[in-house]
Amino acid sequence: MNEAWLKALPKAELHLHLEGALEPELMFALARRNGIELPWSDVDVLRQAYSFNNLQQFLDLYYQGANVLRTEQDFYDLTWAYLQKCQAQGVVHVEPFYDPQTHTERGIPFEVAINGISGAMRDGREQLGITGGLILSFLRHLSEDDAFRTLEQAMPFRDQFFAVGLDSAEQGHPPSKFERVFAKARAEGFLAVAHAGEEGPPEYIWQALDLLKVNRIDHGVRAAEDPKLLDRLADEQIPLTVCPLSNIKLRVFQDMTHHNILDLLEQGLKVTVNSDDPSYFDGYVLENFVALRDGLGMTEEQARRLAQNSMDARLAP
Ligand code: ES4
Ligand code: ZN
Repeated sequence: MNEAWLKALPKAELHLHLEGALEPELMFALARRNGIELPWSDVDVLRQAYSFNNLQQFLDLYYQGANVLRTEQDFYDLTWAYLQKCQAQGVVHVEPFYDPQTHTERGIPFEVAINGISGAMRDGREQLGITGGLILSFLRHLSEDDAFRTLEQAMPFRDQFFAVGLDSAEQGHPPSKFERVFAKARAEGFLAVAHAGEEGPPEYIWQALDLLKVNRIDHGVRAAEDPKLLDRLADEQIPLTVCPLSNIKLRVFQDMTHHNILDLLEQGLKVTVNSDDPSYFDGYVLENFVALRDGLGMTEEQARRLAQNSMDARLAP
């Protein structure tokens, strides 16, 4: 199976942080445009800094990079560049996360980011034929009160989001911390997803299902440690948005030969392939499929099933 064959499979990307699609070249261009001094001398030096021992080390760099995003045009350019990449890779549907707090915390008004992102999503639909919708995601290292305020700020833009999500530092910030704000969001008609079982224990996946009542689990690879949980995920066909290259870069698995995505697939779980933060983790959806072929011996039949799972697991209207 060559890259052209993998590209031709219609695929949906269901786990993508928009700020994680900020390529070094665009980061430098936006820094220049906005008169911001970056701590790296050029894109090569920045790329060399993309070496992480865990999620927190990555997040520190990722929030620093997001600081170049200031204007509506910046958010448009970021989102548009990502959608063009999708088109080049046969990704026909996208459900990106957008974390307002990354920007409101540093004084960028809510509407600046959302207007730029929504404009690009609209153009992506009209000009590239890429469908999808946005997930309003809360930063779990911040308080639940902060998440409530973010949900409140989002209400004038209610129709721009089909779901709420939960991301950032997992350890020590269990889903239970956000039970009330997720209940409020669901009462407002939002669907729900949450990162769980990336670095955190299987217990966090149970909590995401039972307390947050999510429709999908982001990552979820540590479910493999809990046979009862595997049964539940398989029985209910709850999708897992797995991010293979991300898991290697953040050392969730030692290398691709140790990744469990194909084991989960063969155990009947609804797993999908996603890029998470493609500019930081060595590639977009297609590079993730190629890495599974080369590192895990993924067959054509498995690739077809993974791509079909991603289409089946879409939630955006
Ligand atoms: C993230 Cl890999 C990952 N995990 C949790 N939160 C995130 N935000 C951006 N990338
Ligand atoms: Zn993620």
